[in-house]
Amino acid sequence: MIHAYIGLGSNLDHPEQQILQAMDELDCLPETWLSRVSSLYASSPMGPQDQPDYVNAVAKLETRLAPLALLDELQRIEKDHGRVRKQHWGPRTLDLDLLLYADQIIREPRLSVPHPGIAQRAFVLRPLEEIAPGLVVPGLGAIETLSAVCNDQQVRRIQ
Ligand code: ROI
Repeated sequence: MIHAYIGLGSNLDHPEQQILQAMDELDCLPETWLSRVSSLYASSPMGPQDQPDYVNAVAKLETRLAPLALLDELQRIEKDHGRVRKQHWGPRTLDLDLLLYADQIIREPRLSVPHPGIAQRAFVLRPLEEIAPGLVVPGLGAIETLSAVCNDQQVRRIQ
């Protein structure tokens, strides 16, 4: 079994429900078990400000799916949630990011792991730190150090 961390985000159409439902769907993926979930966190949008605040969370999976097979499943779930890719960095019903896959560094056209931008995003680091204290992000360092660097970003635990 490989452990993988998934970042969940939503700012449209009942974001909290989108996230909670997506967690159930992750648990139903083939050869995959949901082993931990973070609290839900609210934050103002990074990027264009003319969109609603986001709800974010992180889930830990145990899986036998290969990275690209897992990515296919994540994109299918996003699509099932009515995700339409219009504006770059625009609002979305559901965003599922493959943040970490074991301790692997992957740089492929379709997939970069650790997720690019992970080190700049408190809305990813805070929930990740909650469920994986002591984690070392491959190539980037300890989660606590990365999270402390972003502590000017407001992220509010909501549930
Ligand atoms: N901003 C926040 N706060 N949370 C997100 O999940 C998020 N996702 C995005 C962009 C548009 C970069 N901004 C975000 O994709």
